[in-house]
Amino acid sequence: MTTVQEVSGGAGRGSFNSLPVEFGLAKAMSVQTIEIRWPNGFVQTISDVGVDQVMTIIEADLTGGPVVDVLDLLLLLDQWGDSDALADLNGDGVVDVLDLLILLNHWS
Ligand SMILES: [Ca+2]
Ligand SMILES: [Ca+2]
Repeated sequence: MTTVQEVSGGAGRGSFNSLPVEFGLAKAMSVQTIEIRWPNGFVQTISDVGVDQVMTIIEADLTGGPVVDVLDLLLLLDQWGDSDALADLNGDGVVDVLDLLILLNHWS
């Protein structure tokens, strides 16, 4: 079963602290994969998720946590210049200063 929900942040300049999205999973006991496509182009994948829980998912959180901190920064720096890497937060094919700026913008 695949379920898709689009979350719109609206047209304003404000930021959101939380944006709850609820999925009904019928009798499923687990979720194989959650894929989040962020507006910047970053595709975040979370695997093997339990049901009946509230998760906090933060853009640019590369390591889980859910916080964006020095561990995420170290991962990004480790992948610096790489193509097709997890830390390619804007999806342009390379990990560079643009991705670093996105990460710093979401610093916890
Ligand atoms: Ca993290
Ligand atoms: Ca990039």
